[in-house]
Amino acid sequence: MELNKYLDLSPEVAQALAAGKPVVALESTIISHGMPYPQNVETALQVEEIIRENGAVPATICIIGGRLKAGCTREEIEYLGKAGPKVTKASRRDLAMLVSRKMDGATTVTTTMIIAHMAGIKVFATGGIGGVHRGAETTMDISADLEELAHTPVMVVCAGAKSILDLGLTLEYLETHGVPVIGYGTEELPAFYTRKSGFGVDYRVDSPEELARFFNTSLELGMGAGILVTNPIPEEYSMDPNIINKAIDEALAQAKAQGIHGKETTPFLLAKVKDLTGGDSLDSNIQLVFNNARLAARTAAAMVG
Ligand code: PSU
Ligand code: MN
Repeated sequence: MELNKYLDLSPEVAQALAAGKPVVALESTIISHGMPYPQNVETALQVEEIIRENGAVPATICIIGGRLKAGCTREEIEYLGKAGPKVTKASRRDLAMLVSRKMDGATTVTTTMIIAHMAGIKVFATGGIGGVHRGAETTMDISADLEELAHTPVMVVCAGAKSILDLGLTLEYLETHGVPVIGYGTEELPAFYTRKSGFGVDYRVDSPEELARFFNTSLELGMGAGILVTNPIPEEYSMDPNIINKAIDEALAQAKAQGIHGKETTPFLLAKVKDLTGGDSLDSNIQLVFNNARLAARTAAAMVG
């Protein structure tokens, strides 16, 4: 296959793809903007291990010196983790500029999907996705992640969406744009830190094999869209909804008071929620990413098996 001239595959990822072995993409904004150092680097490296233990090859995706990387080195992960928000949070609108200026970028769900698709990677594991923000009816703050799911055929495994977002509007948007929302072992959309949100998913699926069959069918039909798999946080790590919702309300109030907007909003809210819960939410966040990595690796394996 002819690769895009701006794309570099790591040797391990190149070999796996050439041999038809399962590969799972991972994003890098979660490293630079989603978690503090050093937990971000430790988590990213552990997630790669979990993917391997579950039968797939990890491909952490980022942009270094204008090169799109599918498969980051340990040094690149450490660099992104230490640099944190100093690295550009790269969404679709930023991609060509970062490449043409030979800059670095941490890839969001959107750009990770774009680069994964360029590389031929079909499954992507992360923590949470962006969505329709609360108050979007006036701010129009809707994450590019939703649009990407509508147009790029990559399966995204997440733990649902945080209630920093308007979950009802996020589901409406996905429905309009033809993105199926799957609950893994559940009929209810998980809300990231908690297993329940009060909103239903489109379909419940109970095994990696069934997920693999479903997404392979979507690809064979030429649907051209992604699918969103929502995997509830394991019970033992889920948070008390009262505690987490109070922290989210407080974070939203602070964001409003400080006039935070645009691409800063999501990282600001994530960091505030973490501070307000004394780090409990960070532990939950890490565990749900591990849980999603396991499911994504098993599903990627089932897709090629
Ligand atoms: N939600 C999380 N953790 C994250 C993100 C979202 O729980 O790290 C990151 C992801 O990279 C996602 C991005 O793609 O934030 C969405 O940003 P925005 O809302 O600006 O589109
Ligand atoms: Mn936004």
